[in-house]
Amino acid sequence: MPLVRQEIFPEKKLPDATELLASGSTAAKDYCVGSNPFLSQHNVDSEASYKRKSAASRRIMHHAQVGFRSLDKSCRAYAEIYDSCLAQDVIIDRYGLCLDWSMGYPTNQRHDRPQGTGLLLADIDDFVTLTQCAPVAPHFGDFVLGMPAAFENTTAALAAGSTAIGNLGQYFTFRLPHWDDDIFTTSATLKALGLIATQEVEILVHSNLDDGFAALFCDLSCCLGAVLLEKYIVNDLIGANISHCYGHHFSDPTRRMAFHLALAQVTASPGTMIYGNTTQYRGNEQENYASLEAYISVDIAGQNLEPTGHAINPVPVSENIRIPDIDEIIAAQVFAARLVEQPLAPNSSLDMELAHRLAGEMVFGAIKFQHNVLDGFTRAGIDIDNPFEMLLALKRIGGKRLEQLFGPGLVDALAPRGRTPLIASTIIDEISELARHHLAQVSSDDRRIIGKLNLKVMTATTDVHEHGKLLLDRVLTEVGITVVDGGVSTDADDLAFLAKDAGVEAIAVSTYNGVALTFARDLKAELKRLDLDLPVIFGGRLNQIPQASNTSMPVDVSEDIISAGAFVCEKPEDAIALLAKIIIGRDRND
Ligand code: B12
Repeated sequence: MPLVRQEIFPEKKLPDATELLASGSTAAKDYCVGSNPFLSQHNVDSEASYKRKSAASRRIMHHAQVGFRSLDKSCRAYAEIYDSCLAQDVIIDRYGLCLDWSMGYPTNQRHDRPQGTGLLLADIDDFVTLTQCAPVAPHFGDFVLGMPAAFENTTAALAAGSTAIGNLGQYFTFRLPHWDDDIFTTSATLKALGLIATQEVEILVHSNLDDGFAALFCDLSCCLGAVLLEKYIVNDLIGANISHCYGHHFSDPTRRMAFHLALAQVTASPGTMIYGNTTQYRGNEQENYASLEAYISVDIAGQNLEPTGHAINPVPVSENIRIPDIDEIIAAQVFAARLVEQPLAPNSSLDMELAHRLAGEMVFGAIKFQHNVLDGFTRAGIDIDNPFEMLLALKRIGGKRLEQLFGPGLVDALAPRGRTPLIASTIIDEISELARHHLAQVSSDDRRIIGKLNLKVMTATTDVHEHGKLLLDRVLTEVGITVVDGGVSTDADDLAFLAKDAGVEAIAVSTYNGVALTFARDLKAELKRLDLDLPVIFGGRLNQIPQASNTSMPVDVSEDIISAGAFVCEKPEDAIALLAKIIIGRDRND
């Protein structure tokens, strides 16, 4: 169906974009970039100028992701990682400071909101205290822009001397629990962008594409097209300066390199960082070192060939288990630095000739995607000169539909988004491969039993992580279960209501953000309130930081989830075996 304005914006009137930008701009007299050891020791006014100098001298920069629950531990990490790496001749250039998702709510509403595994900062002083701990550029990349607290968090980040602030990618896809006011979020983001655009020094507006639509696009041209659209909104309409990050989902070396080359062609400002190919971290620590080497050697080669100012990001090998600890962060950085010093053997799966060709095709496809989107919006009556309308329309339409409607590939009813991708992204193939593997593990007995039961199961996620659910949906469907969609980033009360409404026989929840136990308890309580006695199965990362923890590290909560009356399964095949057992047992008792 073509787009219709009324469907995207049912509101009679939207807030005035010019007024929002102007109010941010006016605030610039009160909020500007503060000092910190990074800016003063390197004698630069912004990280962007530091990046340009480093890229010109062909020095590869290092990014480390930091953000423990407590300020004390994060301050210790800020100093210790820098000092310990320096002692081993490794310079850490920037820290990605990972705020907790509860920091995304306005300050006066943070109390009692569900907390994840990230950093909690009470006020501007806390932001400033953190960035004084070492001469490393502070990048407030998560839960600032794109959140209801965008404006207040931006003022604090600026005061702490941060000149790279994000994360516009999160605006498009992240939903905070129980927060549905996207008009408020868009207004706060525009006001923050107005403040940023008026700063006297250059601020990079960071956007992690993988936090945005790139995690779900099937065509890499659309990922690059998202770069063009964001650049159009931030640079052309608002007058600020966008800087992109990519990497989590770029597993194929040649396509990873092709994206780097294509991005370099369509952007001028320095990139923030290239994210680790974290979706390949599936094994133990030793196995994950192989994944680290595989992607970081492509990123090093890419920076040697085409220095874009992106820092490399050696992700610690405990990444797939929980947030990594300080010593694990240091180990990964030293490993990568030694690789930078090696004369790199050519990576056998990296085809440079093909990478250059794909980069050209990707740029072509991205321009077509951007053109299609702008043209389609105009036809629908969306004002493409208005940054408020552009942002909100993209967010409300969502990545999957944008790709369906405007992707540059040829229409093909059998392809995942109804189009043949110009350059296929790897994540959808990876999920299909995982599904094949897990299906092969389902016992023939379970298959036979489930096949006869005609079961209806609702699947949902508690947060943005959707791949576990996509995998589960695929495997459950293949064994004959009817899967009903309970949504992504769903609230417990909504999920219980949806389950009742759909008349399902069980609920399967995929959860990753360190909120597993709270969600399990809330969901069981909501089901009880609706007088519904359904089996609920949890899988994903079943951990949480205990209330009284002084380590800031999450612990496994599987046993507590079971005590709360839910089930825990590690793999889809375990859930199938469990469902067969529960339903057969129930039918016998009936
Ligand atoms: C991909 C990814 C993302 C993508 C998600 C894209 C998307 N749309 O899905 C992006 C980049 C957006 C992202 C964002 C974030 N992420 Co993330 N992400 C990951 C990553 C790399 C992979 C997770 C994944 O999807 N795996 C694919 C699935 C198929 O494989 P699997 O996880 O092994 O699942 C198996 C089982 O668990 C099972 N399973 C899964 N669900 C279920 C459900 C049931 C019922 C059953 C039976 C089985 C089952 O199926 C699989 C096969 O057995 C992990 C690290 C890692 N390597 O695991 C971090 C990770 C999960 N993320 C993490 C965090 C902290 C975040 C952020 C908060 C970061 C930030 N500051 O922005 C945000 C989330 C914000 C939000 N609002 O929710 C943490 C969680 C920490 C913790 N709990 O201790 C992790 C562990 C990384 C880390 N070490 O810090 N992330």
